[in-house]
Amino acid sequence: MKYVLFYLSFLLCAVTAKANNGEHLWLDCHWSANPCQVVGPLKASPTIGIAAEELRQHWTLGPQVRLSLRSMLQLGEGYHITVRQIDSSKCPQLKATIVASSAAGLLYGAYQLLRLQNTGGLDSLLTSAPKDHGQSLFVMTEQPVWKLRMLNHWDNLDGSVERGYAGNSIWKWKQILGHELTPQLRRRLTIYARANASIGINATVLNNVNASPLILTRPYLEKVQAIAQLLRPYHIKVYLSVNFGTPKALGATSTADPLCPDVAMWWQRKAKEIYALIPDFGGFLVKANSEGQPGPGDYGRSHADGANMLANALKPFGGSVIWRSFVYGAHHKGEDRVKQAVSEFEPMDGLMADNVILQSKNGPLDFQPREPFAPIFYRMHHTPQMGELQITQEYLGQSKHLVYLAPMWKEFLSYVRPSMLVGIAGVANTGDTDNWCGHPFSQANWYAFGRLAWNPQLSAENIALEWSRQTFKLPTEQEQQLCHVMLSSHETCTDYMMPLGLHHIFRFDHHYGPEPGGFNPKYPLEWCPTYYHRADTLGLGFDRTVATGSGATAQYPPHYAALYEQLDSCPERYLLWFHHVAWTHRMLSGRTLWQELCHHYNSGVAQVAQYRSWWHNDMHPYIDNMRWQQVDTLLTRQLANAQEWRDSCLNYFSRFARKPIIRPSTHTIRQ
Ligand code: GCW
Repeated sequence: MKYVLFYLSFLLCAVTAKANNGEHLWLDCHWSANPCQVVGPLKASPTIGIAAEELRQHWTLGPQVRLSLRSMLQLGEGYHITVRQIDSSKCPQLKATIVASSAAGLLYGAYQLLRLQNTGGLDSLLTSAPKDHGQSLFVMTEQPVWKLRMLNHWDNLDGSVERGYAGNSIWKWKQILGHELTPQLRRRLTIYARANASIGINATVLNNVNASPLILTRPYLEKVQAIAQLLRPYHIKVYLSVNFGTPKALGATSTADPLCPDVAMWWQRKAKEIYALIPDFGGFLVKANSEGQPGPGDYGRSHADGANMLANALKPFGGSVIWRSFVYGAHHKGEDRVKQAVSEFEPMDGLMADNVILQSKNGPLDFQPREPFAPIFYRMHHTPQMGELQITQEYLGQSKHLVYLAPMWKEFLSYVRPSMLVGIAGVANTGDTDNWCGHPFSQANWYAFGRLAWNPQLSAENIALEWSRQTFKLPTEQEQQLCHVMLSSHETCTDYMMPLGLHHIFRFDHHYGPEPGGFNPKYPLEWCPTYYHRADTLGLGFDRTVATGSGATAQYPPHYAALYEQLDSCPERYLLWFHHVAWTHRMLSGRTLWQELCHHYNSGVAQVAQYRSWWHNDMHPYIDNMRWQQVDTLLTRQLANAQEWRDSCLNYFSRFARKPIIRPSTHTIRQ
């Protein structure tokens, strides 16, 4: 009975595969005509049951897979895979063994084995000359680098999703509250769970960091319990975002002051209630004193006071508090916004309880198309930290533009070493739309996030290849072209939106289109594009040097501080982030800044035009009609948007540069 719904989802998957609306993501159905035999401790846990079922239905390269549980091996969530060639007389077949020391390890090993099969990773074994019977041919051992690999859903209880571009919340909060999930919801969430497990994601925060106090009321907690039960066999732990003012907002206390005993007691009782419903509950994610959210600062208390009070409530049950460093404008008004996280949190290093983790966005501002890494990762030596990446493309064309984010995340990971973090979170791009993510290529970002969270050493190239093989199954030439488009798409987007370190010149609020001249005295300065680009007749860019600017460069470790401080050594991709640069400044290319700016904008547009014509003219025969049509329409829109970005930014900046706009030539495509 336990697996009836699981089978049901496979069945539905089989029926709907032909239409290919993308619902099954990269786990498109590979059905084995003769289910293979899976041997091992299959009944030991539901998680192993799922691993076995996946293999039984989808492993097609041999008659048997063996699962083996050996706790002595201390593999954690990892696994050891061995694949041997058998039956050398006829066509070669493979026999696989997965050894792990936990049920989760077997589950992840099963998905890895299937990934190897589905991406051709075992093909050489099938085509190579038969070796001696039983000879071990393929061996791999893997363990995840981080123990927390988490999605953050910014889902609201009214069903909307903050910065969500793929429909409404997948959790259907408004649908019956309580223990039961509808069959349709179970079916969808099973696909979600399976997708996450297949890429190693082991935690999920169900609701928006701008959290409603209602999430901690009984009816919602019962629904959270039902979701947690569904996700548990897939080794996914549930967390909740909490509103720091909850006890006061719900009328249980007269204050939310973290040092008030009644408040602390309320949280302790709430933690007890939650753990009675969800014994493996992960903990709380908190956005406090940020963008209007309540926090300990409302009572003159520090972030450490607030975090520690919550940590104390969760501690007896093994839960953690994940506290966000995304705060600005509260205590350091007037200070360059990108400096404020360090100013606020560095003095608290070492003051937080050991079950508090500080979570910071990859860059010091806010998920811009390109940012230098956030220096806070180097400034907290006694506080566990997590990185926060944004999978939903709030500032990268949302679900309308084809932008593969792995190269951007790899750039971040080239500065921040994995050992500096205990985990990584990704702001999810999922919604209740059929294909989960809106743009068919946005699925690749969910996939890439999970793969990098498992192993940050993987290359953006390999991940693109894995994803495209599992998603489209193309001939080699088309596959290479598709991967080329994916891999160049982030640089392309940066080119047509904000090259050379420009940032935050988006239209107010929706963050989709350009508004370089945006300024409104009613808004905080830090929300206005003109605050960030500082264009004048002399030049362009935000001077963040110690010598003449805001001094943000000084927050970096000495090597980077020196690099970024000097105009000549600052990498050009971050130039206007750190420097106010003369329009006549000579760039590495020999062009002036103004010419270079025009070049990048033109190049970005030219690239999208190429993507579009390639897809339109060459790809139809290789892609199912539905997805081809979708992408074709979206690329047409992306091209129009890219042109709008270029025209509006260059028109605006030319007024300051007092130079004519250089129009596109045939040479503008980036090499
Ligand atoms: O980027 C900004 C977004 C807000 C978001 C905030 C945050 C959830 O525009 O919508 O709020 O960041 O990360 O808290």
